[in-house]
Amino acid sequence: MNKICYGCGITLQNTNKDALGYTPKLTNDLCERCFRLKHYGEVKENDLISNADLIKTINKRKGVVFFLIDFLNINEENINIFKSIKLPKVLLISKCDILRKEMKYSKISNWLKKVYNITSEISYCSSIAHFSKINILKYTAKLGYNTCFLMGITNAGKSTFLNNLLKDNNIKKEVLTSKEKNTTLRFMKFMIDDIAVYDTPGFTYYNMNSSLPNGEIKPLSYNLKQASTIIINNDLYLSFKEANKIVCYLNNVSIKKEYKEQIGVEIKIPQNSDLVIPGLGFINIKEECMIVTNINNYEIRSSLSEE
Ligand SMILES: Nc1nc2c(ncn2[C@@H]2O[C@H](COP(=O)(O)OP(=O)(O)OP(=O)(O)O)[C@@H](O)[C@H]2O)c(=O)[nH]1
Ligand SMILES: [Mg+2]
Repeated sequence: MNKICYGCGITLQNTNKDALGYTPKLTNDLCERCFRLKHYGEVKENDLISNADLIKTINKRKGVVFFLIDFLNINEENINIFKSIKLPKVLLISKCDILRKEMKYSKISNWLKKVYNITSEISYCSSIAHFSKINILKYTAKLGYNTCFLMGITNAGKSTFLNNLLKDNNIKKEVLTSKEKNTTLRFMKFMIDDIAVYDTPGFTYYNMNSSLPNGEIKPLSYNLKQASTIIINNDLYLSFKEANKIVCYLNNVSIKKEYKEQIGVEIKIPQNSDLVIPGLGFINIKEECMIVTNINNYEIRSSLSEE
């Protein structure tokens, strides 16, 4: 039987050094690419399955999909990927250890349903805190299936979630996890309690940041005077003509404030809205206003605090 690499899920082979899955010894558990990623943090080019092919593949299967996404990566692009899955599915907000303790899950769910028009079940987990509000094995069985898939955007924590599940069920196997994108490259099947659980490659998405949230998100509030400009990572700017109040929920960025109006395209922001910047997080803007910005790939949504 072909043996798969517990890093990427590709079948191990010892014949072609340049092809994926290569290992000098077939007794190894990891291919050379995953061995080097694990031990030296080395990132090699990946043979990625496109989002469209992943969707095609999953929509031909039977089972329940648990779609992982962390709070800072909730945006229209990623929610649309979730919506294109036709199987019974649950939106599983991962890495909940990054949420402030006072944030109520029920409030987040109501807001998500309203803002993104989500009709599926929404649940919460944190592999670091070792908790999941949903028992995916019981949920899968309750819906009458014996197969489930851990899916979601790359780096959402699918493989880490699976490792916790394997450990909790006394299965001495572990898949590779890493802070690099696209660690898992193929579907990997594990039998747990008569349920086939699949780890899967992550969906890729537009992301301006390569660093991952580390610990609780610390919101930064600013009372802005008129003609204030906020500069993120010495590059992206948002310029406000009038006084306003903003709260930044951004991941690992530098923020500077300047009193200088920028010139550029104006965008209208309704009262109490989020300006979502994919990969970085979002900025809650309290007062209706016009802003000038050089951020291209933004989204404006009504804010969670409005609920
Ligand atoms: N803060 C936090 N970090 C987590 C959690 N779960 C995973 N991570 C981190 O997120 C990164 C990605 O985790 P993986 O489990 O490899 O993510 P994945 O979804 O399998 O990623 P791909 O296989 O690349 O699609 C790693 O650095 C993990 O340590 C969590 O619950 N909280
Ligand atoms: Mg993975």
